[in-house]
Amino acid sequence: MLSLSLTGLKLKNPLMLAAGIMGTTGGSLKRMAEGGAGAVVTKSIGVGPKSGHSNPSMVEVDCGYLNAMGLPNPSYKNFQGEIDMAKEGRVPVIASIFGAGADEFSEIAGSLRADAFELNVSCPHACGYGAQVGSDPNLVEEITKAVKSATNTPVWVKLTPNVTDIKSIGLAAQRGGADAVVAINTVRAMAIDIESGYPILGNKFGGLSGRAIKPVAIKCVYDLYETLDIPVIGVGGISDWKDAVEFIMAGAKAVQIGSAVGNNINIFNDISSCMQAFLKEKQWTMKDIYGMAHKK
Ligand code: RRO
Repeated sequence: MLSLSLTGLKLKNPLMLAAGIMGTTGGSLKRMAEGGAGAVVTKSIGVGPKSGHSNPSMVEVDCGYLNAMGLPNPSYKNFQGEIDMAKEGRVPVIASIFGAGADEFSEIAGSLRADAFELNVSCPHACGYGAQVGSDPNLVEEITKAVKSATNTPVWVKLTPNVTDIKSIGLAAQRGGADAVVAINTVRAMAIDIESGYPILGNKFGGLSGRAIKPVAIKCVYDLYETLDIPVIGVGGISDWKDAVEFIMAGAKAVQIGSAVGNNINIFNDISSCMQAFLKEKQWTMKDIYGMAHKK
């Protein structure tokens, strides 16, 4: 009932583990697959090992989490074994990758084996990476084109909401040959400790995830669905099945769940059974609700 084909991949349901949570080891990715995820996305992986920003690198705020992890990762050269182990979960494994430019992105995509690549051009607090490249449509197009020629694997481009016009960046990814876009990465944000007067995060500012950003993400997905011909994958603040349905109605072909996994490790199974019950009660199919909010 919930199965779909997405950029050539077969998914048993449209609910994926988002990049950045439970995605650093093959064991945790496999655990998420066994908990009902239709696909899993790794933590973003770069060319060289990186220890990330100094602590505190993550803090809970009123309506979500603030993080500035700083792309900690072991390098793609030490990561194939984790992807291979994650594959034991028997769902597609998507490698999130980042680089400073087209050469680094294509080096990784040409070497790592995964079911798809998600290009991180959207981390809000990484100097020379992420949103610093992903805010420039020309760079996004160039990077996407380079990765497409380095691999036959589907290429998804994860977009930042921290731009004036996300549609122009989505169009750049599409021109570069992207098979899908993923919207959105975290929203640039900050918290200050009033006892000391200092910013809480080691990096001073970071990215907000969780419930607070859902309406921002819904609007981005809605706009991208109207603008692009390629599928949009929705992510940002999904906490329950109603949120997932809302994203699909906004125009997401599939969704990713990140922060909410921290509160409920079985969230994928929970959401898929509630979604099925909802569709049955309404006598709707997934096709009926896909982009429903756009129908006059
Ligand atoms: O590692 C991080 O600090 C991080 C990444 Br790569 C990202 O894409 N988004 C985010 O909020 N944090």
